[in-house]
Amino acid sequence: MTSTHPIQQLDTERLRQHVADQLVRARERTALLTDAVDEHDLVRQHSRLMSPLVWDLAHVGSQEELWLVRDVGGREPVRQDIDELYDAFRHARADRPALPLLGPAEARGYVRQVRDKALDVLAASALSGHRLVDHGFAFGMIAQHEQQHDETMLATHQLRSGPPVLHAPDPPAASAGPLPAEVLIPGGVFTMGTSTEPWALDNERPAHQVHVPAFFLDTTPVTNGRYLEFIDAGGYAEPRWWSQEGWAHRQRADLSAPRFWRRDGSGWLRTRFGVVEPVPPDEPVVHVCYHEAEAYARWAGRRLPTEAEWEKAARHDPATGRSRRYPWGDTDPGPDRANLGQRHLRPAPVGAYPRGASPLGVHQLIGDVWEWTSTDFHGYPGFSVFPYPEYSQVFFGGEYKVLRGGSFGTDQVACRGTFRNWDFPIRRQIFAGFRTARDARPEELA
Ligand code: AVJ
Ligand code: FE
Repeated sequence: MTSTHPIQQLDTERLRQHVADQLVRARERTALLTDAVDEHDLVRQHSRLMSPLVWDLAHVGSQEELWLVRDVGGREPVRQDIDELYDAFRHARADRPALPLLGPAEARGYVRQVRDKALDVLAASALSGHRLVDHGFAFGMIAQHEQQHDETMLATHQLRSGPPVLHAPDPPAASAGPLPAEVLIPGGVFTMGTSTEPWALDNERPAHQVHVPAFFLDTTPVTNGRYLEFIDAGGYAEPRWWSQEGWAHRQRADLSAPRFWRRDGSGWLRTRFGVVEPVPPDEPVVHVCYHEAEAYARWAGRRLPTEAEWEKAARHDPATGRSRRYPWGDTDPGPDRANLGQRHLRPAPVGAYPRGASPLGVHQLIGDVWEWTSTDFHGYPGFSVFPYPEYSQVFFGGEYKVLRGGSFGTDQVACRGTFRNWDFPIRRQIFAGFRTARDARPEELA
């Protein structure tokens, strides 16, 4: 039952190096996303759903100052006067452009100053002795936080208009050969969540046993090609496929296709980071909201998986009965396992990552697109806030749906089999798609 995380095998000096590497990697991505545009672009509002990029930049520094410089390090504040400006709970995203924010040069100087101090704190920390720093947790939390904002900034880039400023090679082609449409996940108990993953956030804890009855899960996320069949079948015009809330939203928001798609004669085009291109049929659909995912599933005679079903498919190893960190085992993702980390600025075609498949043959659970589940975001049994309620606890309740698995925009430091994301069921600017499931019938279990 015990599993040793790679981090737990490092001595303190190596752990310190690993932590520093994660912070540096996050900062390189932040720099890439913020240096790609000019100053006007950094301060302007590209969408009311998003902050100006320059807010994300200084907010990343502000969180690092609060947790690493002041809390862990016990050092003097760098800029206590700006705490309030970068407190996400004080100002809604739509209102942030009007705040007296640090300008681009000031924000860059600020995050550099904070980082220098945080690295001093890291050099002086024993990385053990109390829970906040054990195994480098607080530093890992801050690296994850920055990478999460880097994914948010990537979504802002997708909403911005104008010629492309971000460039990346295409993901690998499909190589898995023909795949079955669905995979049977046998019924039984599995361990959900974790009590041992050193950098797991509070909402992933604690590990607990969950009984999941036998079900079938799509081998891959639903593709654009499949989703087009739903559109062509009049799926957006048929209230019977939608929940009441979903249909009301479809009407109000006048939904007729995934966000960033437009009809072009008999085909479809999409805009992706400033590039207009034909919609590729074999890629997972992305930029659909929960209601669209749910309507598609009902039209297909299926349903969305629950969060527990998703995690069991991603982590349960039928050979040992153990829950693992990833579908392929406990080793960190590499470029041959999953489309993560903004290496490619699009989902990969289905079948592109045979080495990332689970033992039962479910593909692309990690990376490509976040997957909507039918589960509301709640704390697990035995949940306790750590280290602050505004990360997870204030979002628990019926308003948010859980998403799993990470996208091409998610860094691996913020992606694992236990990682939980959440958003409002109407949101489409995130890199979200889905796969479908169905109950197993008794005669299918013989
Ligand atoms: C986990 C992606 C929902 O962006 O709202 C960033 C992550 N929390 N800063 C979000 C987060 C605080 C969070 N999500
Ligand atoms: Fe944040």
